[in-house]
Amino acid sequence: MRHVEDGELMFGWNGQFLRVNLTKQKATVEKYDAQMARKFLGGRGFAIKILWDELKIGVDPLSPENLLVLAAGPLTGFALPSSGKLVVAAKSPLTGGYGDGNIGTHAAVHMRKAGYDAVIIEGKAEKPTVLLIQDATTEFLDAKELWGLNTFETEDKLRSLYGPTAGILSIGQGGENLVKFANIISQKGRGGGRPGMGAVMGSKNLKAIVILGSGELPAANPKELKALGAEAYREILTKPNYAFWKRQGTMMTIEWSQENSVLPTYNYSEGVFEDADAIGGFSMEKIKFTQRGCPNCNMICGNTVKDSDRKDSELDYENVAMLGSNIGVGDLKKVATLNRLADEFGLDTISLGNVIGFAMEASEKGLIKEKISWGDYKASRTLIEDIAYKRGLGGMLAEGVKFAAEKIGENASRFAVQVKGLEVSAYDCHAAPAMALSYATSAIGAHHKDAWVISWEVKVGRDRYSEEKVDKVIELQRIRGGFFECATACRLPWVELGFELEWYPKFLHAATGIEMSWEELNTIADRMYTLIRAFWVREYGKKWNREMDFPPAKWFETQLSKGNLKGAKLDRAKYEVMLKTYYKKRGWDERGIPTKTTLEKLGLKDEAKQLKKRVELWE
Ligand code: PTT
Ligand code: SF4
Repeated sequence: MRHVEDGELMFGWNGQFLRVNLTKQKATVEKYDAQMARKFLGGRGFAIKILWDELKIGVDPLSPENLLVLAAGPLTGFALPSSGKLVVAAKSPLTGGYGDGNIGTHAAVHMRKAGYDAVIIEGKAEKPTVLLIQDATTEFLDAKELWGLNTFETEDKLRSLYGPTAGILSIGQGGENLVKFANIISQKGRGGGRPGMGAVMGSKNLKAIVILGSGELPAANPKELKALGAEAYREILTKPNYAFWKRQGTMMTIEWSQENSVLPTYNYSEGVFEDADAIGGFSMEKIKFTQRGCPNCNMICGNTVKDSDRKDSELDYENVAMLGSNIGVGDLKKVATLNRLADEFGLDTISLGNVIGFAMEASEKGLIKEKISWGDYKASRTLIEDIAYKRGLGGMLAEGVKFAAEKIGENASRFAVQVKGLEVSAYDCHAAPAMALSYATSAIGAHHKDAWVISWEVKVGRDRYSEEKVDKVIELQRIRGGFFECATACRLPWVELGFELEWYPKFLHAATGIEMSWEELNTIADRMYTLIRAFWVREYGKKWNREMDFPPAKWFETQLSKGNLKGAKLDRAKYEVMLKTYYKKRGWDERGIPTKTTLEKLGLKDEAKQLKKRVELWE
């Protein structure tokens, strides 16, 4: 229970942030008011509000002036299903816009129990540092001996000092060397912050963050919360898909994607892969030896196998599709090794598989001098190391696929599969216009987190470019990119097992004492989403244009040559119509810029003024 500025008692939220200045080696506790909690809920909502308010326009993402924000929501850390997740956010060095990721980690629970809903990290440490937060105490420890180690080695050393359940977030050589898609790793198999959050950590000389919290979380109705939590965990166990989920987790999606011609193959040239079975969920089951997961979860899904080096590797759909079919590697143990290397170096597997696939296509077309052919496991392995250490071709790819394509020139941008600079994740969209719209309008660039509309789209029909599809994209952006990212609860109980959304307002009531309807939660989501859009526009200035809301050229210009959707490609004119409808429904103008009326309606009056000033400058 915490007092807030206006004297109201706040439950569910701690009502305070920890601000850490690495330059000054100083930490201060800041109270925030109930309005902030009610307007932005937590997680991604807090992150964008903080970044909007505090970042100077045009700040270099790898400079001390950028902020790294760790933010949780009012459900995080309570004994509620899958409530052990954390948003990590910053201005992205890969895209130049808003960037974030969601990571399952003990650090989420510890941060909340230490009394903070967010940690805001600013400045740059003079030398490699570990930030240690133990309840009310913050220390800056020398990380000289950890610098240069991979994330597994780093975590082992820190665990030996702080125990098996300490919250630990670390970067590998990728983050240290400022690879633009370096991410943050926890628990040797959880990775978050695709658009370079690991590089932002590295730029601050921050090797790791250790959090130990031991306080009680302030629930409004502790008895109700305990009973609800117990009932909800029981409910999850009764779901028909539970047993199969425990066997395969997200790996079941390989078969599904293959069946529906959306499995990214040969740098998104095809939607089917000849060796899909060999890298699919059933093959994984044969070599899986244990399962790992995030805190507070009773449907853990981190399928762990021994890779081709006999090392542990935790497999998920995106990792396997991107480092398997997308680069033509059809041996699951080898894919597992590439995945393990990505985790060790702290490189986002999606962008990694994307840039390797791009290099293979560039090599095939004779646009680069290096020879790297489809399915070449050895060369891919070497290339991953070269990316982490920025050597040769790896150095160029470490800047992301958009940069690499521009550097190569010729027509390389036509097969660089990205949106706003973020590499597309693992769904091919030659025949999926709604999913293409989802990628194109996602909050961080091409990521499936905001609206995984593809599973619905394959049921309703692939070839339509209808208003209904636009509505569905927005509906999912509200629930997934909005609610789940602000509450920072895992969305998979709902997505995969059908755990009903009605549970969440009940959880919120027990935790915060406030009745929040889905209508209110959707408004919070719209507010947050629109502010993220305003942030992109503010950063890009006159370089902002609606082409940034278009899916990759490849899906318009080349056809699938295999599978039951052979011949399919996207239609540009029809996509244009969908995008226009999308803007209209969002209350954004024909350039995709939120209007003053929309911002004001969402309670963002000051933000509307600032954005207007910025837009007037280039009009
Ligand atoms: C997410 C993206 C995904 S989405 C995957 S696998 W997936 C990749 N995982 C990586 C990894 O692992 N190592 C690595 N070096 N890079 C990786 N990059 C990729 O990152 C993950 C699960 C999964 S598994 C998914 S779908 C769901 N994502 C959620 C989300 O985004 N929000 C939310 N509220 N709940 C979610 N639940 C599920 O969490 P990013 P995790 Mg992730 C090893 O990071 O940047 O958000 O991109 O966090 O703890 O590993 O759990 O088939
Ligand atoms: Fe983590 Fe999987 Fe559980 Fe979600 S379902 S909280 S990703 S272990």
